[in-house]
Amino acid sequence: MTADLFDDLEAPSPAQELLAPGAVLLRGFARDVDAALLQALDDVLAAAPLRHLVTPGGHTMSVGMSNCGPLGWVSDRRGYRYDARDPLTGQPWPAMPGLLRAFAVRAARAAGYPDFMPDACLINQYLPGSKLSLHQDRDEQDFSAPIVSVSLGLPAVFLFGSERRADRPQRYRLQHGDVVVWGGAARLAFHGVAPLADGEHALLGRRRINLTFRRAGLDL
Ligand code: MD3
Ligand code: FE
Repeated sequence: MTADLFDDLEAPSPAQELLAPGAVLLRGFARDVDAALLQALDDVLAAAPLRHLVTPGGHTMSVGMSNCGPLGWVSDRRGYRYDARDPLTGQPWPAMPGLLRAFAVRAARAAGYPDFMPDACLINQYLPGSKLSLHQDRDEQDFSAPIVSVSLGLPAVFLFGSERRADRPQRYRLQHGDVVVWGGAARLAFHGVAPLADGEHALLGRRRINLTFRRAGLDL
């Protein structure tokens, strides 16, 4: 008798857009908390500054990166991996601010993932010209968990392909406050970000910040 009620509660709201099976766009979901998210981020970046990681192939990434939470994504000549410590300081990554964690959990729930428990938040900073080549996110232990991504600042053209690198990716413009939850069939899709176009954002100036909340390990 309550089935219909629950069906309504679980039904996609008009604010949800299915980009592809498993990829849910929550347009503007972060807009009303943007300043709070950025303030929490300031504390994290004071303890673990953005840096340009080197790929196993020896290229320096154009995106500046840092992390918070129990695990952080790192790259060096030895490979890509998650590590509990910041290689720059030898210290554990800064804790994931409760506000960030709660926001990611709320976004995952809105997209149909009620059990999301992030243990890593990767912080990417793009300046004009920064890009991220087509890749898969496969350094996590549990592909059944989605990845929640939050776009802040300048808009970016996001490339979204399939599980086959050769497939021509679709392009989406992600704007300030957009949140995408990548799970299910989309979880292992190739994706990337086209070189950031110059511009000026009221809150962030000439840059774009992307946060990705992940379940990287099996147990905390
Ligand atoms: C689709 N970051 O950090 S977020 C990354 O805008 C990354 O900084 C991009 O790709 C950025 O690894 C894109 C969107 C995203 C994140 C993870 C995905 C899309 C994804 C995993 C699977 C499929
Ligand atoms: Fe990625």
